[in-house]
Order: sequence, then C-alpha cells, then structure tokens
Amino acid sequence: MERTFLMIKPDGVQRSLVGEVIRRYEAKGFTLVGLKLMAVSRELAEKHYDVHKDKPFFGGLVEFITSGPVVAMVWEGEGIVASARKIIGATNPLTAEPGTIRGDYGVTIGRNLIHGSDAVETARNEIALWFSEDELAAWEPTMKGWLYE
Ligand code: D4T
Repeated sequence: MERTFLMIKPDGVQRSLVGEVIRRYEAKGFTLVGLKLMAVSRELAEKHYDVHKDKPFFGGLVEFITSGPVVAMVWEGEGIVASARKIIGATNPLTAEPGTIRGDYGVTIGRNLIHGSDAVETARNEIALWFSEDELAAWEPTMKGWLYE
C-alpha cells in the first residue's frame, strides 16, 4: 500500500490546526501509521529541504521549520501521495482552492501550514529521513472493505 509523509509546520501547530488536519485525512479514508510532535533540528530541516538549498527562500524556510514544534506523520492508502497533495492545495495559499487546507487556512507562501511528499519515491526517502522503522505501526483498518472494492 502506498505511503506518504506529511508534516504540519510550526504555523499549523501554533494555530491549533493539528486536529483539523488529521480529521481531513482520517475522514477521507486514509490510515495513520506514524505520528509524532517534535522539535526539528537545523540538520534535519536542511536535509529535508536539500532540493531547495540554492533557492533564495532556503534560509528563511529552515528558520521557519525549526522555529517551533511540527507534527510529522506517515499516512497510507491507495494513491495517497497525489491525493494528499490535492487535499493540501497549491503552494501559495492565496491561489490554493477553497476546500484545501492551504486554501481554507493560509494567506502566505512562507506560512503554508503543511508539507506533503510530491512523489512516491520522495515519500519513501522522506519517511526514512523522519521516522525509524519501529516508529511505524502497520495495521489493517477493520473498515477496509468499505473503503476499497
Ligand atoms: P512543501 O515542500 O512544503 O510541501 O511545499 P510545496 O511542495 O507545495 O512547495 P515547494 O516544494 O515548491 O516549496 C517548499 C516550501 O518552501 C516555501 N517557499 C516556497 C517559500 O517560502 N517561498 C517560495 O517562494 C517558495 C516557492 C513553501 C514551501
């Protein structure tokens, strides 16, 4: 089953949106397999955003992600990588569609509430970066037959 890495950024935690974000993925029918509230070290932030290291916003991004606790999560479900990104919405909250997390709750790109892996391969790498194997719980929801044909 496909997995993705989601991270509620410090603004999402500070704005008390943790429950709301989790609710959306649970209600959709995805399965939570890893969850932790944590402070992010500079080293982890820089590794996570390594692809952006030459961008002008990199320094500010690392400052932001290390500025307060985040909620790191692994979720599972068919097609979850792309679907989770749709639920998150466009990078810039002002252009993100209403109904998406960023579209409903965000106003600026540097405070866009949540991160989601952008591809299956990226998800695999990000899950390995943020979680150890024993922090993940593989389990079968009893309602699976009502979610999948
Ligand atoms: P993440 O990676 O956080 O899920 O966001 P996206 O996948 O939607 O967007 P991204 O990788 O292009 O950007 C990563 C992160 O950098 C912030 N950012 C981005 C910023 O502060 N200023 C900018 O100009 C851009 C493009 C927001 C998300």
